Amino acid sequence: MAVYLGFDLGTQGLAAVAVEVDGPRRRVVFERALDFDTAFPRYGTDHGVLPREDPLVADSSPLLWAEALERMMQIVATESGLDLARVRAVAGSAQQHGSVYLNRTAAETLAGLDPAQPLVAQLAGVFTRKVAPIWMDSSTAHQCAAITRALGGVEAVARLTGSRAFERFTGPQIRKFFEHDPAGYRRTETIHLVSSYLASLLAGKRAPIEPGDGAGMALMDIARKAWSPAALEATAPELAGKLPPLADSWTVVGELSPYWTRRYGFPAAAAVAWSGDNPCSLVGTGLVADGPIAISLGTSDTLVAPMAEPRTDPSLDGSVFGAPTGSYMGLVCFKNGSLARERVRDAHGMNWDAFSRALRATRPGNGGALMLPWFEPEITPPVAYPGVRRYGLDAADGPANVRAVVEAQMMALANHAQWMGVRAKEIRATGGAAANRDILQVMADVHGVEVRPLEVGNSACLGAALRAWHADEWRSGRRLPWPDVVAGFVVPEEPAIRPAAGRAPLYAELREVYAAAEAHALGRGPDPGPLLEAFRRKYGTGR
Ligand code: ADP
Ligand code: XUL
Repeated sequence: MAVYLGFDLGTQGLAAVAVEVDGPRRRVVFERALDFDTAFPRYGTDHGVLPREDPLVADSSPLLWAEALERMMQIVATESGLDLARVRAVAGSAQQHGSVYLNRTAAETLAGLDPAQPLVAQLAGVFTRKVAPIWMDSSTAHQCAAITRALGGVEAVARLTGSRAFERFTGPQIRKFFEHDPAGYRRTETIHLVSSYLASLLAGKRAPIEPGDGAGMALMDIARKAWSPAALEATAPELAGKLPPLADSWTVVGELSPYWTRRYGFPAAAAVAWSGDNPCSLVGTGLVADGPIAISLGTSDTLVAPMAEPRTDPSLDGSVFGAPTGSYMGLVCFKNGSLARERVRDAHGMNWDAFSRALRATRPGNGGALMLPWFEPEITPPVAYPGVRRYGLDAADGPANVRAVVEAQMMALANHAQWMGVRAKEIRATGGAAANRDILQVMADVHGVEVRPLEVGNSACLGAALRAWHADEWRSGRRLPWPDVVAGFVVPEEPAIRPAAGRAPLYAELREVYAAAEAHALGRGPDPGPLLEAFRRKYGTGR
């Protein structure tokens, strides 16, 4: 009987899942989550983000992440009831794109951690930058432009790396660090992703970056899954020497370091490469073959689908990443996800129950009342400065605003994923807000397909635990097929959420109106007023 441990370091917290494999018997034996703001208040984070003056900047703390990892390891060791001796491998999932900057002393410190001392007390001196820019940062427009120019234009960057250079991607963030603090950049020996940083803490040595997460840096040649010399050159000097190597997703980095075995009694289990939360979610939602797609409603809202070849988005809104299966995945990502829903909820003094009641009390199509929910700068489509727009929507009308924000998000997900060309028969729903079946009903109605939440709601974390198992089998020479890895673990909840009859034509039309409103707001199209009028004449304006 073997136990595999998976972590998920998200924007707002750290989760852990342990799975047990005993021949054909598979079960989830442990699940726990820690919230950064409440469990580690001394860092002063708000939804996992450090205090900030510039709304375009978003940083978190690598020390906070280390402290959370240690707390969770302690919980697993002392409160989970697991027989630690049976833990065979550990892997992880992390918010993508964020970067951690280590100096020359880091390697020695990681290798020689003193089991008598807390982790953070020993890490204080290893950073050349106290903060880690995270995926919510959109302050690197200049750097993106410079990198894009140097690589021969937006299409060239997308062809080479799988995406245009997005503000949140690691390459532009590295270039910004180099420009603003060249001495700090020179002192930096290793630049990690959040994923490879945390894997390094567990293994006690520099962990590689795997191609799922590496694709979100604007530095990796997506077809070769190797660092692109041209992209490195366009980003910052001597970058090749500062990046960990790229390695397959199932790479065993080493064993859990003596710090963890001596301090907490873990065995010398395999420390497997960590990946990004979206790639891990692909495994944890069971998307290891064509068919369903997944939508994650976490801090970000994302839509992912497996892809056999790296086919880039002609509109350049979406991305192609590596998949932990060794293949590829398409992704669209929205910054105005859960926090936008929370903004509407809070503005009208609601809790999630009241939010759900508002969805049930309002009609599909919202009587033609529409919102562009850009509470924060948006990634998809690119919106540099926040600004919520309302069309025929009274800002004081709570229920109508609740429906407007959720419909907008679901229509944006559907519209901006069209480039992937997948006709999904089913959507697997995951992330914190997938607990809300009324939100999922709108998802089913807008997309016109069944939506299935999963028994293990944190699919990124489950995906990490399953990757640990897969890697452990692989190193023993057994090539476990991915459908076997997920079978019995990725279990859709019953009943599925079915699209209500007769809503397809309404949402087909409203999606066009929404696209026109977006185009208008971005200065690319005429006022959507006449289209909205036509919609209201056809479907009515009442609740
Ligand atoms: P991340 O992994 O990005 O840190 P999660 O996937 O854990 O985030 O999602 C956290 C979000 O889930 C919260 O910000 C909250 O808005 C949302 N959430 C939790 N419960 C509900 C609910 N019942 N209805 C809607 N949203 C919810
Ligand atoms: C994906 C993205 C986010 C983060 C945070 O490109 O930026 O989904 O991974 O979860």
